[in-house]
Amino acid sequence: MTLSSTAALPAAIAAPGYDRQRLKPRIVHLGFGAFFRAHQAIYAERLAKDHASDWGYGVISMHNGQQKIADIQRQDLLYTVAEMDDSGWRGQVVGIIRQALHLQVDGLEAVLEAMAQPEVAIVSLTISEKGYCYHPASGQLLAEHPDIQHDIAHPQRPKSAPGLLLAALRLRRERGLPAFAVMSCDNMPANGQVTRNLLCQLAQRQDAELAAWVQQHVAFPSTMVDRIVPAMTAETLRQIEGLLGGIVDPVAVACEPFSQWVIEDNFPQGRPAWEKVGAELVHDVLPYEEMKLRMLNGSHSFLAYLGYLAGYAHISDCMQDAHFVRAARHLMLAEQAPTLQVSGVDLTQYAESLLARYRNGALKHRTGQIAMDGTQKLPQRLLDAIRWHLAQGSDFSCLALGVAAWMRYVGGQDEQGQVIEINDPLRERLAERVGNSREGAERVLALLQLETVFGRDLPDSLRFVKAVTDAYLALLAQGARATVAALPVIENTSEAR
Ligand code: CS2
Repeated sequence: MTLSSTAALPAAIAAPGYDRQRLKPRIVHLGFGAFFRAHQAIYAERLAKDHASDWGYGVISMHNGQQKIADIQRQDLLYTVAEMDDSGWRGQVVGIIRQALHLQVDGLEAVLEAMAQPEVAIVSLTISEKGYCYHPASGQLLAEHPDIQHDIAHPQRPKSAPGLLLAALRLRRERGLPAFAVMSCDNMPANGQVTRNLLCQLAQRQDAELAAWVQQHVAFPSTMVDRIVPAMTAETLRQIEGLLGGIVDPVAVACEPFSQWVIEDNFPQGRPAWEKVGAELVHDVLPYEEMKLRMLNGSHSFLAYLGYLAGYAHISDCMQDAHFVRAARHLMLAEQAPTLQVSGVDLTQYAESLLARYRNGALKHRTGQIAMDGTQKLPQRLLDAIRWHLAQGSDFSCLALGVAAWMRYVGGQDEQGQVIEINDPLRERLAERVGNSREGAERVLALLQLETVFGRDLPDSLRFVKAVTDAYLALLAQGARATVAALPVIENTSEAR
């Protein structure tokens, strides 16, 4: 049985229950991944259900995900979201998608046409950090990226996401249509600002007039997005099949109950009334983004690298080790919280709520998944806070251990001598640096020379180099579990702040 109709759904599964024909694809979303399906789509679904909203989605995948687009097309653009925690599962079928396209299958014309429809007011993105083709340390366009090189030479046949956005904006301009707002929903600080800079830099190299038009007419609201949505496994798919009474849904996603969305209110062509369904519309998102990126994503990466090395397959497994829990709490409260500017949030409570979310044993969030793409994640998750501590002269031992654990991880061998499959857009450069350096302090120095990750300032800081080297040597000598256990952490969190 497939999901093409909601008639056969068990009563416990919530179905759209509203007139889907009423929806217009007023938002086009690039990147039809699990995170979008469990996060932004759910806000639109609630609006359609409870507030008669007509904001539907057109979704586009550019590179991967052909199968997912084919699957959802086959099931009348419906899919399932299952919220899971230790108390059980709650499932719903989502009807908010009105169109689904794949660049490689449906072709560029169809994709551009979808983005150039007059009713499209917003194009949102979950393309992951690497999809922006930028230097993570500086936020500048990665001009040497092959797709960017291609898009500079062939603006009409884009391969990169920034190139596709520009081609669609060019078409709207030619047709005399207003620009859509471009809304990044990826985990980068000032994600709107970063996206604006990248588009303007690329447009400058293609067509200066278009660059000026983008500067003047395109809004780039920033957002902070939060929901833990692990990659699907065969086991979770089977569990959802059980929940659906035997209906197989290959597009289904499983996620935690928690969800948060903070959005900069900057949409010249209008926007859904997201505030009616729990999103926070604010003037300045950056303090929230930094809070989430450093406390949640920073501790996630810390747990992912150290946990993987220690033999913990999932984040919830790390939470079974009291030393890992203490270290994560210390990282959040003693080393990340002091660097933040957010006001009106109790950070001690925030840290405890994150640890509680990490304990969710129903979510099988793999440390190996979070460990992916470290070169794109380290700057905003660990290194920005380290710069703050270097300027203050304060301690950052946990942050330094996180960086050292990433180095140990990209070394490509775990503590049992097993090969680690490195998944990172800079994989070859990492392998070259690892291969050409001797294990130990020399390896640390070789990896610190990656300017696109560490900039020029960090490798020049003796304090930073020493802290990371000491942590790396401790990992080599004692292993991850003992190194985490030996961290001088503050037990009482109220002392930490
Ligand atoms: C995780 C994030 O994979 C990762 O890097 O840290 O996907 C994290 O689960 C989300 O940002 C939570 O909102």
